[in-house]
Amino acid sequence: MRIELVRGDITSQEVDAVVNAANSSLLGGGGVDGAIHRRGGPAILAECRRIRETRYPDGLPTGQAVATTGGDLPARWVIHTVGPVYARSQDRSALLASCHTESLRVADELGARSVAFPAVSTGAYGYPLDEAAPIAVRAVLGADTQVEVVRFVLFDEAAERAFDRALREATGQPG
Ligand code: AR6
Repeated sequence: MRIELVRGDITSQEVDAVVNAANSSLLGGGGVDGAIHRRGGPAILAECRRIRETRYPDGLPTGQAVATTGGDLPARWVIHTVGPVYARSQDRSALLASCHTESLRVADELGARSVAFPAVSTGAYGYPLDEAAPIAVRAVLGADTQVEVVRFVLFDEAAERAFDRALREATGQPG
C-alpha cells in the first residue's frame, strides 16, 4: 500500500472512496461532514437516513464505519466513520485507530482501491494533531487490506506537518 499526504479539500478528491468524519447520528454536521453533504448532494443524506432506519437505529457507534453513495462527489463512495471526542483523562486511541481499520474493511467490501481520509477527530472533536496523526498513520500501515492507495487530505499546514512527521517516524525514513 502507498500512503500519500496532500494539502486540500476532501470533497474534491478523485479516489474510489472518501472518508467522512461524521457523528453517530449520520445526519450531518459541520467541518468535513458539512462539506461532504453540501458538495455531495441529497443522495448521501437519503442513504444515511435509510441506514439509521435499518442497520443503526441508535446511531453508528464510535470507531465503526458504514458506506453510502458518493452522490455528486468525484468519489464513488463515502465511508462514514465516527471518531472519538478527545479526552485528556482517557486514552481513546484504540477508537481512533478503529475508525481507520474499519473504514478500510468497508473499502475492501466495496472493492475500493483508493481511499482518502481527513484527519478524523482533530476538528470539532478536539484531538491534538500530534496525537492523532501517529495513531492514524500506524493504523493504516498495520491494516490488512486490499486498498492500494491511502491519501490523507490535510486542511492546513499544521495538519500536514503532523502527518508528515508521523509518517516519517512510522516508516523510519529520515526527515
Ligand atoms: N477537507 C479536509 N479536511 C477538512 C475539511 C475539508 N473540507 N474541513 C475541515 N477539515 P472535523 P471531527 C479538517 O471537525 O473532529 C462534525 O460536525 C479540520 O481542519 O470535520 O472528527 C461532525 O458532524 C480537522 O483537522 O471532524 C461531527 O459532529 C479535520 O478535518 C464532528 O464534526 C476534522 O475536523 C466530528 O469532528
